[in-house]
Amino acid sequence: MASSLKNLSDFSGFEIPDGKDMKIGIVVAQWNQEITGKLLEGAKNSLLKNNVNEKNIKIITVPGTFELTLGAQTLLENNFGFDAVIVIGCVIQGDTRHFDFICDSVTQGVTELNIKFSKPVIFGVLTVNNLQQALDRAGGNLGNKGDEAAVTALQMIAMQRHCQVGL
Ligand code: DLZ
Repeated sequence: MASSLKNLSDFSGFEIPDGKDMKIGIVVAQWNQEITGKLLEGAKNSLLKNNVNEKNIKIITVPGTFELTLGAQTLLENNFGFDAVIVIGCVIQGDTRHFDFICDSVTQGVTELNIKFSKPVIFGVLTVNNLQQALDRAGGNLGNKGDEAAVTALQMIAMQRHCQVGL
């Protein structure tokens, strides 16, 4: 389903796992900060709302979406005990091919980190054609991609824990 048909903050119809003993890192890009700030706010509020302890949420910043992969890797490789890492960014299509290179790089990088660390690294990155599309998905009429990323993190941690105790 295209995101234009879905509200990113609507989780009706499924259960959201309790986050009370979960530890989550968030890496947020400074580029398009008016959008990434709102995504971060959405993600953090959703984690708190689902009982993640504030002291178990660690936030670091990087310059742009291109740097999100290394930011996430840095959190994961230092054995801080994160159950998941959320990366937050916003890439807006411009006149050059920069958009494609950044989107390809972060998508590939995040996918590889999921496999390398066997930990959920959640893709909270908006890849949009214009500022209005970003605003719509950063707390606007299509919800907040940060909420969706936070709930996805809780679901993936719960999935891994469920498998660890046996199916
Ligand atoms: C350079 C650049 C451009 C043109 N656009 C964006 C963008 O829309 N969103 C974003 O998060 N970052 C952008 N960047 C910055 C790159 O991600 C990166 O920080 C720089 O290329 C330096 O490596």
